[in-house]
Amino acid sequence: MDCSKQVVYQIYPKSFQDTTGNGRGDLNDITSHLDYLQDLGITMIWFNPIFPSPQKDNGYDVSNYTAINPDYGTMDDFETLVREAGKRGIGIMLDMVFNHTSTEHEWFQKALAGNRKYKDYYIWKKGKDGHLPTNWPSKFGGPAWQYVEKFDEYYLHLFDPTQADLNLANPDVRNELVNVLKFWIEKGVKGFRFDVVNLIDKMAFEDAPEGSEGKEFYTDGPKVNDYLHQLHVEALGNADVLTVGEMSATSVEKCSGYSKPENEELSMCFNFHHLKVDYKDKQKWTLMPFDFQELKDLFFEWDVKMEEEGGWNALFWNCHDQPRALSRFGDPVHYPKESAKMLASVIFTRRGTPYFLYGDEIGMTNLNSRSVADYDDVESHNAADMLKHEQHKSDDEILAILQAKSRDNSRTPMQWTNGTNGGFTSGQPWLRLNDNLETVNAESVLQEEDSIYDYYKKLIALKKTNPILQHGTTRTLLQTDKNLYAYVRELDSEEILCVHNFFGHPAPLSLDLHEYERILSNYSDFDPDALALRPYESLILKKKN
Ligand code: TEU
Repeated sequence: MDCSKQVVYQIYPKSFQDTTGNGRGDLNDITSHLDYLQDLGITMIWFNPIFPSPQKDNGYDVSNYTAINPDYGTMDDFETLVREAGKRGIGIMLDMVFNHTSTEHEWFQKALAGNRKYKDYYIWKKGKDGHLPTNWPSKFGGPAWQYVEKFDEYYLHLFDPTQADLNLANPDVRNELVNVLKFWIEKGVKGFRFDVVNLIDKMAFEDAPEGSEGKEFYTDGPKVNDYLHQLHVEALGNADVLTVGEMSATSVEKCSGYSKPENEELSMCFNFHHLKVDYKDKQKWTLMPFDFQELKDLFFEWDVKMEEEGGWNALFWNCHDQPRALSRFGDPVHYPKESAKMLASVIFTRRGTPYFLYGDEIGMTNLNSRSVADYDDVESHNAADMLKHEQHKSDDEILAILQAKSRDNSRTPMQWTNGTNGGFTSGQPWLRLNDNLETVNAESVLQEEDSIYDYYKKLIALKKTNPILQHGTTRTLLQTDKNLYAYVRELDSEEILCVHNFFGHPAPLSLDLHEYERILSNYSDFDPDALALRPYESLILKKKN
């Protein structure tokens, strides 16, 4: 599949639309909104996991890879969704959580019952001199090992204790996963997102040295490439599917390797480096304004190196694990439209495939929670405990940090109307909705003249049709400018110049714009004589012939 023409829209199924009244979204209700998505112009919908799951981590704890969670609907509903989306030129991308299963998965249950075949599907170790097998922390807090008395052994869980890591070194496990992919390809699925897929090779079980969390023992191991290649050869390569790997703490070199077509591994990779530029001392649960220079340096590095190496980037600000970008990098109070459009322009004009999250197209923002009890996410609750008991933060400080950093910020129900619960459900929504739904809702936004929604539509159409934005090389400009992020995309001596002001004040401009004409921008007028860009102004300009 040609990645350069794809635009992916992410739906958190639990939060899109509920008409059964149980407060959680349903597949049939997604089907009922396909015309909205077709109008927007997207080519693919990525669903967070829709498989049976005890929902300890909202579906990333899968208990059956080849069925539909009855809370969301039936297999028939899913097939209808695939068919109806296909009629509208939209493919369905599923989320494959192959690093771990829920401990309620049949495989783990058989392992616990003592079945040796299935025990070897997971990673078990003896304790070391009365200690845990290694000192690795889990990514959700606490140790990464869980003791099982019956075996006097521990199993590895890099995430929650209910998410046991699979042993991909076992060829039987890999065969199971190949079959899972084939099952969904048969059903007409057109894409796969692979959750934390660069963690599937556990290279060594050694204690992490001081200052490390042990990631070097299980991240980006050489067998990740082999396993991905196997999935490609045995399942993916024969189908016209788009694949994206979610890469934890990775490098540009590794990601170009994973995504180079000749390596036959993945179509593209997500990396998260640009979403750590507001981490104080590299710690997530802190508050700090984002470091603009670092953000630009990362974009420049990834865009240029991936191009040099022939790799391909998945471009995104938002996903279900990140706070809403508009609250984080924009200004939803003073410049909601300008900053939302500027941020969107960035992901649509760089080299790679743009992904955005349901609600971005109407300017949804972080949840304005009242207390820790408003959060559902396991990671947020663990973080709140850690901030209270280890860092002795006050309740107000903890709430402020969660308001900025919680993953639930991006998981709040879609705001369709200004009615009860934003038109999401008539029941009790599983997660609090944002108070701003009075004005920030699809029904109202679609009536606005210069809406964020319309701007997304224009960007999507542009990305799908403009060869320079699809294939052009990237030349970086104004590398150390304090306010502006700028680059030129070039193809066959044609040029598109992109300049974005990341701040709410005018930004002096030293570039001569007279040779350019406007393709798209987020203010109604374009003045090539302007000496500054206006707050959050974003220009996409074409060099005149
Ligand atoms: O995320 C992987 C991951 O590394 C993040 O969860 C990260 O640890 C977290 O956001 C830090 O704040 C994937 C999924 O996207 C996420 O939703 C799952 O919880 C996780 O894997 C486990 O499957």
